[in-house]
Amino acid sequence: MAGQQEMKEEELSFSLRKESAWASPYCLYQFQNFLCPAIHIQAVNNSQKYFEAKENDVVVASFPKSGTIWMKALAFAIVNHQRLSTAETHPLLTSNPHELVPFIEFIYSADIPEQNLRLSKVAEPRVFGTHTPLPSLPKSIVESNCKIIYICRNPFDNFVSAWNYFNKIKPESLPALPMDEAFEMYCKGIIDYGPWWSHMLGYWKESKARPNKVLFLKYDDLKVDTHFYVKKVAEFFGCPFTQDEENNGAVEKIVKLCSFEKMKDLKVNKSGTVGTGAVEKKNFFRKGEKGDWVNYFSPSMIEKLSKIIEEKLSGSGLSFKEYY
Ligand code: PPS
Repeated sequence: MAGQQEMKEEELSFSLRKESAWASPYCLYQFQNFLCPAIHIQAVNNSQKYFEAKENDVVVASFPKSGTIWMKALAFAIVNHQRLSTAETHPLLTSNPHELVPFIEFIYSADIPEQNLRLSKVAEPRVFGTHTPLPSLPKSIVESNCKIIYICRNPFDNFVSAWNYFNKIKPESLPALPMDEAFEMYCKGIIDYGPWWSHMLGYWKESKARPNKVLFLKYDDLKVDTHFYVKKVAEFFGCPFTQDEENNGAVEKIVKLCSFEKMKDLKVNKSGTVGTGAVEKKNFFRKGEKGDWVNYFSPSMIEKLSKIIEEKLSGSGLSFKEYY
């Protein structure tokens, strides 16, 4: 697979390009053509060596702050729609989506044999998340028949969401990252798992080349007609809703269960932490809107980011023209 190579432990001794992360004590390293947070390099590398995809796995891939948690919730509810009711007992009511749908690269930061054993026991179909760019995914994900769903957010809202998030989760000892500095970094692609344009393009091109393998969705489209996309995703996963299920409101129940308002309000998402960085769960739910960027962008920022988008995505067919 392009860009992916076997790394020996000692080769992870960071002789590569290094950048500061956003309002964070860790650095980003140019690892296999993307900027990997130092705390994830070993785990990404381990996942490439040890993760074995199953044919019926589902992988939710995303650039950070693109609606990952929403798509994880939807994917989990959709693949399990024949098995789990959306009534009081649904796991999404008592677990955060990042707990139910773990990130592949984070799993392998812990003991490898133990993780392999744990993964082999997870109920099927298994659902995972990943922020890893397509060329650096474990080979078995790309080569097997498992499904990848990519959730993409327009770069304007993606930037605003990331800037708010990183300043919320930063250690108190670090100063806040001013928006103009964050914007300069974003425009250069300097951000966890960046550059964002190559991340998006990798999955975009694969979705065009292998439409049965990768489904590419935009956050904003999902927001406008969630019902339509829930059905589309179910068809893509090979578990479409029957007419009876639809008539009984099964699709609408999933839309509501995973809505921003519902998820933000759940006790399980209001307190406690999740993930390797022990991030407070409430920080994954801010506004959940499309177009919030208009409250942050100056005319010169709009001009600069629009130009970068056009230049980077030129000729690919992927466009965000409707946003500016
Ligand atoms: S992360 O850290 O990468 O997993 O973050 P991610 O989940 O990708 O992005 C967080 C943004 O998604 C919004 N969000 C939602 N939008 C719509 N519906 C639901 N259910 C939902 N849940 C979370 C969240 O508020 C972040 O966007 P902003 O614009 O900052 O509000």
